[in-house]
Amino acid sequence: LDLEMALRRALEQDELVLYYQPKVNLHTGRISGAEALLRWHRPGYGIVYPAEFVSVLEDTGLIVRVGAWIIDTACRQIAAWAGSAVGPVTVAVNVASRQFVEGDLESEVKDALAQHQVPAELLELELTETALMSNTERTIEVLGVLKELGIKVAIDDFGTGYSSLAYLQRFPIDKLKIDIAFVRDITTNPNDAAIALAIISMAHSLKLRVIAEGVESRPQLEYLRRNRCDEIQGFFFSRPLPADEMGALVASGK
Ligand code: G
Ligand code: G
Ligand code: MN
Ligand code: NA
Repeated sequence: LDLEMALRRALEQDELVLYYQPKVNLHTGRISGAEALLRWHRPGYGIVYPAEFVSVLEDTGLIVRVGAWIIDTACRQIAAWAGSAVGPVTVAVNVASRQFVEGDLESEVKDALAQHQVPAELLELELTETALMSNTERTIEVLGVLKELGIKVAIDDFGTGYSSLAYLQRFPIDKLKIDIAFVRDITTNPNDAAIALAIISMAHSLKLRVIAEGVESRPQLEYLRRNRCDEIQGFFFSRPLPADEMGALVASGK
């Protein structure tokens, strides 16, 4: 309860901050965008990570308001970069299950794009299988609207949910994000490698792009590149960065 009160305050007092973790296109070797990741600059505590408070946001329903703030803030940042020497950066935003089911995601996205005059191609949403499967009629409706707007949708933590693969052909999605669980030991565990390769192959057969998260070493990166994974994200290239550091990295031409 204390944490809930503190989080309500955090939202009002602007203590929530987005960090940005670069994604790298393995075909070009260049930064292809960033994932926005929530941090809480809590007075007296330093930086607090989502593991310590996202479940409170979800259990209390606060995530619906915070989620709208995240989309608005990401669009504001996209506009700031686009209007500076940094240039256009595609930003992916995580959408929580409750935000997807109970919120008005379509309006939030439309309003944020219009407010900040951001082209839809620069915004991507990361949704989990759980969110997508909780109400499939609503999912088809929302994804249809997002697709019409030109927003790209990725399935986060792919391979760890409890869903049938049938939805991959029913839902208009653009990208699969291979969960870190299959990436961690990809160069040493043949089972993990087999699953990652199967995801890459299936994604490409379905004309979807595929990104691997949690890449921490060069051998992992090289393995994924050799096996035609399109993008990677992880500590090997960069940790999540404050917006100014992310902008500087892009501007440096990496
Ligand atoms: O950045 P970190 O690895 O600590 O994030 C931990 C978890 O919190 C991840 O599962 C991530 O998806 C989730 N998370 C981080 N930022 C956001 C956000 O902006 N919205 C939602 N819904 N979840 C987030
Ligand atoms: O669930 P989601 O994919 O949104 O979670 C992303 C989380 O993964 C973030 O909290 C981020 O800090 C974390 N992360 C990003 N890169 C790496 C990595 O290379 N290794 C590990 N262990 N975690 C990572
Ligand atoms: Mn994510
Ligand atoms: Na993930």
